[in-house]
Amino acid sequence: MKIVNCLIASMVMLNASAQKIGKFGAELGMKTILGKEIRVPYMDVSSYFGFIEPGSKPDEEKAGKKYYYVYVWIPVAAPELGIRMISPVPDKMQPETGDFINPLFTKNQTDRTSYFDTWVSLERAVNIVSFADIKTKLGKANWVSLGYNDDSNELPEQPSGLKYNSVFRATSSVSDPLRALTIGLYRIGFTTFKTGEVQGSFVAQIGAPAKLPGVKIAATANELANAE
Ligand SMILES: [Ca+2]
Repeated sequence: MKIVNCLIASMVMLNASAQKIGKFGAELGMKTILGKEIRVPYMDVSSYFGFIEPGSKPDEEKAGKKYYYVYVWIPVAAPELGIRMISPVPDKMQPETGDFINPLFTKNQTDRTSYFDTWVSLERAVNIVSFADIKTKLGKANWVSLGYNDDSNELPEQPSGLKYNSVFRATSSVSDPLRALTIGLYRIGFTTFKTGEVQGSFVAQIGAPAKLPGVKIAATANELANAE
């Protein structure tokens, strides 16, 4: 009997972590009704599936934390951009046509248990204003932070049972050119809240309230510059 109870308990736990991540809702037009946030889903959502292998070299190391970046080309000005990151990729979530898939995700696709406590940031290279600029100005890219998030209640919990996944939304500013969400090169920075290893699968999404035809996402800016 005990074994059966154990089995049921672990199946319930598996089920909880296997849930889908739900619609990605916008900040613009958000209403609070009876304390509940009602958000209109983003019209455009691009997904990037990745995997960080243990011991892999980070893109940057600051204060004992390993930082990785995903580069995004946004081809039209957006009133708002949202990013979110979930680790590990839920069992029932599979990449679909049009999604961006890092080869390391494919290589490690049987590992849906390794995960990390996500932390995300969104930056824009203010001096890169055309796609051709990526190649020529990348070395002198002037990255400006639009903000970051560590933990969000609106995403499913991690296998630990804690809601440590991340969501961040930036709305375009008309008065501050540095915070305008113009056409350009963006990057999603991510790390783990704790210092030390970042490892496991993740899905990162970038959403906008309007269609953004021609969004491109890649692991490096060079790869992005050469993307079709
Ligand atoms: Ca977190």
